[in-house]
Amino acid sequence: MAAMATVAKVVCCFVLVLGVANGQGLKVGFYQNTCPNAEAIVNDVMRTVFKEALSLAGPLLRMHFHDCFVRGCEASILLNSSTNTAEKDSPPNLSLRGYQVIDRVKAALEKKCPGIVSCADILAIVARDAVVATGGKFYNVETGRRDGNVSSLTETLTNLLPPTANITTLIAGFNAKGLSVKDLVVLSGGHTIGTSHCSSFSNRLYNFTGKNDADPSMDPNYVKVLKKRCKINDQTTLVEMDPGSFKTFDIKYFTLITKRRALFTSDEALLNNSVTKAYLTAQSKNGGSTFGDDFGVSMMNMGRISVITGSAGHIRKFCYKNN
Ligand code: HEM
Ligand SMILES: *[C@@H]1O[C@H](CO)[C@@H](O)[C@H](O)[C@H]1NC(C)=O
Ligand SMILES: *[C@@H]1O[C@H](CO)[C@@H](O)[C@H](O)[C@H]1NC(C)=O
Ligand SMILES: *[C@@H]1O[C@H](CO)[C@@H](O)[C@H](O)[C@H]1NC(C)=O
Ligand SMILES: *[C@@H]1O[C@H](CO)[C@@H](O)[C@H](O)[C@H]1NC(C)=O
Ligand SMILES: *[C@@H]1O[C@H](CO)[C@@H](O)[C@H](O)[C@H]1NC(C)=O
Ligand SMILES: CC(=O)N[C@H]1CO[C@H](CO)[C@@H](O)[C@@H]1O
Repeated sequence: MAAMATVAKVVCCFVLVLGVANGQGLKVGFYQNTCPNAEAIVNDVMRTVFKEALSLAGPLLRMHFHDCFVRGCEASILLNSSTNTAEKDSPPNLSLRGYQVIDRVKAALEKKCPGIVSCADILAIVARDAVVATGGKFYNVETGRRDGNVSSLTETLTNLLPPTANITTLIAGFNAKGLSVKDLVVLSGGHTIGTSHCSSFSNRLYNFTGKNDADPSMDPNYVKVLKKRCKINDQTTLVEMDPGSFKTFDIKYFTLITKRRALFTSDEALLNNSVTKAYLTAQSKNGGSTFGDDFGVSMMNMGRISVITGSAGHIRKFCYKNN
């Protein structure tokens, strides 16, 4: 009997430890009793926002990703700097837009359910709504995250992967967050919507190896097209990542990668691993038969990264500052 109890205890605690690393405390419908309309309130605001500006879908999806990769999904990305040292003010934030949208959603929630819904959960729900607004498949979002109260610029530099990353670095970076090689390729499909600044890939157009050359692995015709849009040292021009359908959540970006027309080395690098290559080749051939469902699963995995749950952390009243 005693031995059984010990085994049970060991099993229990082993599961518990695994659970913490995998987002224990999160569940679909966390606010069912405390704020039953929480998701509907978010959806309402977002429907209005996307009607006015569907181009915010990209930045808002990316915002959840950047939040989760730095300190976990705890809304640190939203905190304003007091002395310009918050995540918001780091170079990779260059294209993050839509902070005011989050403030609008938060204000609507505070009116109906004061102090209940975390900013971290708002980011996760808004990211899903961005996918759906652009024609992607609906997926359930787990909620129950609580907000952190620390935001550090320097942490973005070590946790966010650069667009120049090779496949080894990408896999290691995702692995460090508990995400698989499949999650990497599936989530990279998020690049099917949105835009990029020329500066995020112009190293591939100009002087790639120091001989005033372009990246030889990029389709030379595409290099020509991009050079017309992006002059040397252009810091402001935006380019559609999936030209012609940058507001449509489809699998065309995977097809572009297979044609060597991806903007980033980090996207093209997905051809350099058998698992990622097989996935994007298959999806682009079969019209993305499982991409919609896969994306929902991988977003759930990403949304579990180092979450704060239970009575730890905070529920911010304003997403841009601590209470
Ligand atoms: C795998 C590593 C990744 C790298 C290296 C990367 C890099 C980048 C870069 C450099 C940009 C362009 C930023 C700019 O210059 O404006 C970008 C845009 C974007 N990324 Fe990623 N990304 C990665 C993964 C992801 C993931 C996991 C998601 C979401 C699931 C995502 C969603 C987006 C979206 C939607 C945009 C467009 C943003 C807009 O329209 O402003 N990315 N990414
Ligand atoms: C915080 O940042 C947001 C944009 O992210 C800005 O609109 C707002 O004015 C800032 N608020 C304060 C109190 O600094
Ligand atoms: C990948 O990039 C890392 C970091 O820049 C580098 O150390 C490594 O040698 C690269 N690996 C390959 C296979 O190119
Ligand atoms: C190209 O790169 C080389 C080697 O880094 C450098 O010496 C040269 O000045 C660069 N050319 C331009 C036009 O930036
Ligand atoms: C893919 O691997 C090849 C061979 O190792 C290498 O030359 C190329 O730079 C890699 N491409 C990317 C985008 O990492
Ligand atoms: C953050 O919250 C913790 C309690 O969860 C508190 O001990 C700490 O002082 C807070 N830090 C800041 C910067 O507000
Ligand atoms: C929206 C936002 O906060 N953007 C900031 C990003 O970081 C740069 C500095 O790298 C700031 O100048 C921006 O204000």
